[in-house]
Amino acid sequence: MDRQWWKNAVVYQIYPRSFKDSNGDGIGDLKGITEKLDYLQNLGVTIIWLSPIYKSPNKDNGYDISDYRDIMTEFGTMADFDEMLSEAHKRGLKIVMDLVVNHSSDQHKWFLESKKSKDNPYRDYYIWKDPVDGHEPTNWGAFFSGSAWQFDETTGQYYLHQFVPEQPDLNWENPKVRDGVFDMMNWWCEKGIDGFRMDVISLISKPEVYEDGPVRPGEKYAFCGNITANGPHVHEYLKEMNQKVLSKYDLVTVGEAAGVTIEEAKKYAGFDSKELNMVFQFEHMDLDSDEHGKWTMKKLYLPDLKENLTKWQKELAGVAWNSLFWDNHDQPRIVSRWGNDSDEYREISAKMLATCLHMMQGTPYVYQGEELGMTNYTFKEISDCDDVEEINIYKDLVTDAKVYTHEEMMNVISAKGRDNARTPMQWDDSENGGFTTGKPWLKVNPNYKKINAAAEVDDPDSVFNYYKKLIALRRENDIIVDGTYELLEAADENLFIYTRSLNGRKLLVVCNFTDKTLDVPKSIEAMTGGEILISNYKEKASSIRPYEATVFDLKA
Ligand code: ISL
Ligand code: CA
Repeated sequence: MDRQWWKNAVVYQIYPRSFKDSNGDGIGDLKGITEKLDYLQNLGVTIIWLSPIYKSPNKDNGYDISDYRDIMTEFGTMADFDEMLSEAHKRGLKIVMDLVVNHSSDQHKWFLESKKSKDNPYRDYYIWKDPVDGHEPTNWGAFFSGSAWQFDETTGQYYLHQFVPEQPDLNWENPKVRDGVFDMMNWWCEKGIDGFRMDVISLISKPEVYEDGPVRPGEKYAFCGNITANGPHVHEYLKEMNQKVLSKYDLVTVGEAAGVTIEEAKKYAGFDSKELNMVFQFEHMDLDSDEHGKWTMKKLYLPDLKENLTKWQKELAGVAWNSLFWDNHDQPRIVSRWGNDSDEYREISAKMLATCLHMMQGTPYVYQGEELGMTNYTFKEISDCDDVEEINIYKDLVTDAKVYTHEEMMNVISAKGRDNARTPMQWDDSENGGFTTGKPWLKVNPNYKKINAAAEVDDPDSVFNYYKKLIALRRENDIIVDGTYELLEAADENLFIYTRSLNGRKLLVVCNFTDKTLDVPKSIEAMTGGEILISNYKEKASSIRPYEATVFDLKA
């Protein structure tokens, strides 16, 4: 069967700032990544997605790029990059770059020119509007708090920024912007990179008309992401990108698509749509959001998760390709979020969550440290945090609106904040978890003495070695890649049970999301006699144990 190479691959995401520091300045870097390629090869992943490594003033940790063809000073040099790329390729590891082109940094030369005057040749590279009645052109609110418009004294106009003011949105309607981006992408492809993860690509095409959006009760702004997602020309732009860049190389592409629906996903990632290979959808990441968006302590209701993931499994089957993820650099640690990070259940529940995701159809993404069962961090003071989203939301909800007390807000940040993903990778039990010999830019989780790579690589029962098995199973079993998905026991509040079927063979995946011992549902009793493909418990049992995940292999 002629199948694209990324369909049975597993991607590993590196957040370079927090992965491995090679020179003691407390910041992870490219040489640090090169040092750890053997570790990744051992894990069995074959694709590495690097969060941005380009020149950046770091207002949003590299997601604000001031030069797309240069390397962030703290991360090293282009020579370090070339070495990393060639060492990766030697080991059969592909490198996917983060492409952040909805916006640039306000220090990018295009923007520095653009703000000089209304008739500057780069003026239309960004989105400038006149004030309306002395105010912002619309009531749009940015992702990380406040208005999405920033006034600029020099020319008396506002520019659009969906993220922080130092991240001005590029104007994709301008063909020169598109060509500038495509040239830059071709330049990286010629260097031999293997793909792109496209940051908020669903937001690049703005509405035809700039007008106020609906404001939720108690809020000041209309959230811009709801207004700009899947805009009128986004598919046109991506088809042009495909024609001018992507189709010329053998790449894997994944678009980050906040606000994407199934219908839209089929356009972005349809097998025949000549746009991207897959998208990241975020519906499942919102199931524990509520009144204050993600800044809410809401318990996950398992049937919601099952319904959502099942919808994506079934609706994209045969027409488009899913990405599968629990974690990334914007999400809290999954074992703390939907598993159980107590001493008793951390490892077993991390393995259960991994099984539940990795047996589905799509390309799984493992976020650095997830393969160790790394946990959330307890942030006591906002001064312990680095993330601009956390710092701004603290001001909004504690200082200004007084919705939360300090303690309540720090609890929510410790449960949901992006810095949970960004604490340094835990390599061994030496000081700072072996991440750096200097002072780490963000505190290391004190549990590194127990949870670290060195200990896990050598332990056959570790979370690491369980991920390694899952990754190998996908490579070796077509049924995991191509099998038909079916959910069972949809209403069950504790168990996530599904099957995958191909050519008469069937896998039954049974995952217990609770710390209770449960009875085997009648409907699957007959199937649980089968051979076991993988399980997080050693012995067979007649009931389903706490956080058990077992995959039964019912051969044809
Ligand atoms: O993290 C989020 C909410 O907490 C998301 O809404 C996130 O902001 C959104 O998915 C866009 O994320 C991407 O673009 C941002 C950057 O800060 C994120 O790190 C990146 O993944 C702006 O470039
Ligand atoms: Ca460093």
